[in-house]
Amino acid sequence: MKIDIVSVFPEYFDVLNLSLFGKAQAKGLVEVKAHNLRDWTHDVHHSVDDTPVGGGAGMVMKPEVWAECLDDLLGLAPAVVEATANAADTAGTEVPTSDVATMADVTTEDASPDIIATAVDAAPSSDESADVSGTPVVPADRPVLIFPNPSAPLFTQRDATELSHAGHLLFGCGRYEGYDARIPSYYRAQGVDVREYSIGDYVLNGGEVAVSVMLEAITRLLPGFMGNAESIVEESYTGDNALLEHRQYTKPAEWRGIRVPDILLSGDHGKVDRFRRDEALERTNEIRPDLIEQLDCKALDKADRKT
Ligand code: 6GU
Repeated sequence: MKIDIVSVFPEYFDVLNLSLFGKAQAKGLVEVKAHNLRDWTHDVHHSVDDTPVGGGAGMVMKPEVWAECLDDLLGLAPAVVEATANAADTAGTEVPTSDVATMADVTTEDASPDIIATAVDAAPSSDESADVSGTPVVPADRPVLIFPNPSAPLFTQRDATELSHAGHLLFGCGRYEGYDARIPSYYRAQGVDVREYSIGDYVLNGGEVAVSVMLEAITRLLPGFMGNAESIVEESYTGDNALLEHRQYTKPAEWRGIRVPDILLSGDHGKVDRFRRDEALERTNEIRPDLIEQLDCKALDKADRKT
């Protein structure tokens, strides 16, 4: 999996050389590169933001710089608007107004033929591919452009599973009050699979932490990333039947006067499984009733219903 991250603080991602992620890079499972957005600026101040149109506090990231960067990393030709404007600047020729596209004109019909072909091939349809649990699977040959955004839908385990099948992920970290809304719209119109996600209901200073969170959730699902694949299957928020996990204990059986539940010491696997399943249901009902509401009733057995 190829991973590009764009940020004004690319050093933030130096930690990806450590631990399991470092090993995954060494094994060639992931190839990560953090880029500095300012490398695509042309002015002396390397500015990436400007004041919000319509007024308000803070600064908004400019679309031009992002577009130069994203065109490069996605291997897309620069838009007609810019190419024409630049040609006119340098050659001093008149720009025929009919050649100047505005955002409203940008549709997939304006995209270059190879981009359209990719977009059409990969367009989601009613029989869009899915894995065994019904999670949609993204085609490995189509890049996915991801923007962390506190005002976007929540990133879930389902998204992590889906994105773990991608061949190329490109993350764009916003700072300040966010990025110009035309950036995701433009790339969507070019046929790129663009996602915007929040990681929770709280405010962070920028997208870097959110990207780290999403990246870890996605890459740990890659075959060979974790030592023990079974530990992934049993975790909370996994599969159709997303319950919080039962509690875990290790030895000794009694510690500071507190005993491990006797059933876990019984050696009866059927009873242990039932005990853990009941605990998972009870804890989920208490701590995250929203997950119980989402449960597929068909996934519940008779004993579950009693719990
Ligand atoms: Cl994705 N970005 C920022 N800046 N804050 C957040 C977030 C993302 N998700 C939750 N809070």
